[in-house]
Amino acid sequence: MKLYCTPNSPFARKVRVVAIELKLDDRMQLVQATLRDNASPYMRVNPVGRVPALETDAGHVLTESYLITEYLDTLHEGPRLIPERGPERWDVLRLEGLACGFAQGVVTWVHEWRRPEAVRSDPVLAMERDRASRCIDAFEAEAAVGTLDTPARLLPQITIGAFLGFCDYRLPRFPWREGRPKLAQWYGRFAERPSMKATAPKG
Ligand SMILES: N[C@@H](CCC(=O)N[C@@H](CS)C(=O)NCC(=O)O)C(=O)O
Repeated sequence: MKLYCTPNSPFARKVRVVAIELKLDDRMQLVQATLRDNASPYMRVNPVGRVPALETDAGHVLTESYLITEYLDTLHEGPRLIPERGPERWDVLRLEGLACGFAQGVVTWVHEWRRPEAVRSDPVLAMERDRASRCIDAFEAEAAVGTLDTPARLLPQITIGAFLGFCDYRLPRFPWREGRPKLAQWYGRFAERPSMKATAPKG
């Protein structure tokens, strides 16, 4: 399999953490993609032009980090990250949906922040900050009742962990730990997992 990614993409990091946790990383070659260039050969691999994308051994190209995760979850014999049915499935997907919405929001926030000051929108920045804060409050409530400590919810934990790491990396002045002691403690432990350490953003 080939995983097209960029070095510090948090969506690609999520997939890389999943692959390590499922012991599939040895079967996955990382290929660096050039984004935002219409002439990039990657645009023929994934016309959407975003990473990650996974080329399977059968030659199919899967896009969207959640769908790639779903595919990887079919390739191993251990407990499923996404249960096939029953209340467990909807419990995982409930939290994963929230985590994915948080993820998309903080990436939008960073994109807006990086635009030239003359065109940057303060209302958009404020809206994304509020969105992220509401989600992080919800994660604090989950951490307080132990939801983030159960192995059955590893997938949303990975998504939350990858994107809290992204906040630290790209939004270092966003004090998300303030007033959220349980989440801060949980993240401190989660970030020590070998899969998280091996994929931490650099530079
Ligand atoms: N919904 C997508 C989002 C992927 C995404 O936004 N990736 C960013 C990098 S973190 C990207 O490729 N941005 C380039 C662009 O938007 O042109 C997923 O879950 O995979």
